[in-house]
Amino acid sequence: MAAVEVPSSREAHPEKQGGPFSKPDANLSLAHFIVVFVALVLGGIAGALQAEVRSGTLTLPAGIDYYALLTLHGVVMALVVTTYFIVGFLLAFSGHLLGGELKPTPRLLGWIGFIVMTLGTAMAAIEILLGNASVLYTFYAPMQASPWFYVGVTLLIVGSWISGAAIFVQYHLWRKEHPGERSPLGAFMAVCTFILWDIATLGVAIESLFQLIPWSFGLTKTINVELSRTFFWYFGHPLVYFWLLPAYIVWYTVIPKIVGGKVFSDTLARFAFLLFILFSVPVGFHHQLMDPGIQSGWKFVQVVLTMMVVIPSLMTAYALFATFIRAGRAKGQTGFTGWLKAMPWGDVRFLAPFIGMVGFIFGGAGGIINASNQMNAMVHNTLWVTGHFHETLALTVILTFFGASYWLLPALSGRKLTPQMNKLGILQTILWTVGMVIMSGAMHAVGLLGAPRRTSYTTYQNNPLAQTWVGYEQWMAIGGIILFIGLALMVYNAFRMIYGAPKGYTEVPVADIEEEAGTPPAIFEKWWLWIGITVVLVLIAYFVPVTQMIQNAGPGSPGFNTWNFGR
Ligand code: HAS
Repeated sequence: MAAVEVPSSREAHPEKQGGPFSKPDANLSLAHFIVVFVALVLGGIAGALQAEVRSGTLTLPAGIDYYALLTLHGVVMALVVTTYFIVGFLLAFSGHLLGGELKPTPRLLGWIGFIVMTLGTAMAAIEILLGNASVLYTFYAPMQASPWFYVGVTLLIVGSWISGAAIFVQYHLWRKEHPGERSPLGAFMAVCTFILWDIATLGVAIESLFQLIPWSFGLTKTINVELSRTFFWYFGHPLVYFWLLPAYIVWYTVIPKIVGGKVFSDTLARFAFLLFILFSVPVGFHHQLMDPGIQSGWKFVQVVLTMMVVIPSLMTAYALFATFIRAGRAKGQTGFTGWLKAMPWGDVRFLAPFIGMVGFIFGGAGGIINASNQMNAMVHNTLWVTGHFHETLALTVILTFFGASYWLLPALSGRKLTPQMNKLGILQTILWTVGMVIMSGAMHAVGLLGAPRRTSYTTYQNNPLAQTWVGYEQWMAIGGIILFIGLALMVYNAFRMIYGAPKGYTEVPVADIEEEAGTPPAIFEKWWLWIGITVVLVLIAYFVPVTQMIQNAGPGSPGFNTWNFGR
């Protein structure tokens, strides 16, 4: 088996002081990561508490509401931790790949984005903690939160647009200085990620600005619920690819280097990312298959497009297998599984993302089940769906982000990952995996028995069916405790890597491309073409049904504060 590859020393890079990033770039990204790890503590405490409450093993003290905790957990984990990690990572990575560091304008935009995002996050968090916004992370109308919650979420998104603009400007300036050259793969992927994000967030921006904010301020009395859900899911599904693509960036560009291999095919990788831009947006109806008011023909169109968005993930699986097998062969391993012996299992930078990949085989299969109309009828609004997203987001994406932190944070802070910290990282990865497999497995199983999601503990007046759920819910609670320990260890490791680890040079592990891989066609970087095709697909999938929702709108709904009923 290959030994742990300890990142290269400062002596090997005498030209660099501290780390591979310039001090201003490192400070910008580290500001994002400090928010990530502080938010993880908050979201983790809320998550652990709700797992215990849901299983009936804990009753919250008076004044702490289960649904406020659930909202805090969802908003922090799904919207705050992810967005800050992605922005912090991709700003540093793009600067590094495109010229070595961020130019002044992108760096300034990065700071403005950070400030706007943080203002929005603070506003939303305060409203949730005050009990004024227990509307969960999907903030479905007609549940109505304080207007400042919606303003806060909107600012978080606007801030991320500004940070995305920083990456576009850096890329644009690099292209001007390198006419006719293909951009580095990782930078190309970062640009794709933010194009996807900008197109997707238009949906939630429209929902917030034209529906939720005026309605919650009392400027409009009612809201068109179906329309608001449609705008939300126009954004809500590509949101999951905004989380996934940075994990894929790590899988495609970093993991080959760590396993001693190369990127299998630059062209395939770029094409997969372009397919995500095309197909990840016009699919939101697969979250609304059980919603009334949308003709089944339109649902069918979007389910077909959903199956199309599976293709780039299958391409990714193929490319990763090829990378691993070729890296194994280069180290003398043969046969179908020989490569497994050549992988650096003792290196947390590999182990954590690799477990994320294996988890995604199951999580992805679950997604295909969800997207199948008849099976969706069985799993929709059950804990199965909660199991699905813990497997895809928390096991696949977040574990990959954790694995990337073990090289990224020391590289940013000008420190080194010591062998002891690597071992702690392995332990943390195992705890996270075991906790997530137990919790998410129990959620999948109890969901198939009909247990609903988004509810606190109840026996439904000792209904015999609800009794069959209790054992699974207790496993969920056990998984939740293990996860919390894994999370606490990750936060400890993160702050050690930022402030406590020995000083030294840590490289950014970016793989070379296989020599025989062809050059990607120039058309891949004609962005307006891909954006144009995406707009056409979006119009095909959404124009008629959205027009019908507006033309045939009912009287609309006033706002409801469901979580304060009876108080
Ligand atoms: Fe999903 C609901 C369909 C992917 C997250 N999803 C959700 C929700 C979230 C979420 C958060 O169609 C809940 C939203 C809510 O609150 O209501 N999902 C899909 C489909 C995919 C998919 C078709 N989801 C994701 C990803 C997520 C995510 C990724 C987060 C990161 N999802 C749905 C549907 C619903 C849904 C319905 C609505 C359910 C309902 O009724 O409410 C696809 O993108 C999945 C394709 C993936 C694959 C796997 C490829 C495997 C790879 C790994 C290779 C491994 C290697 C290692 C090389 C086909 C790339 C091998 C080594 C060995 C040793 C074996």
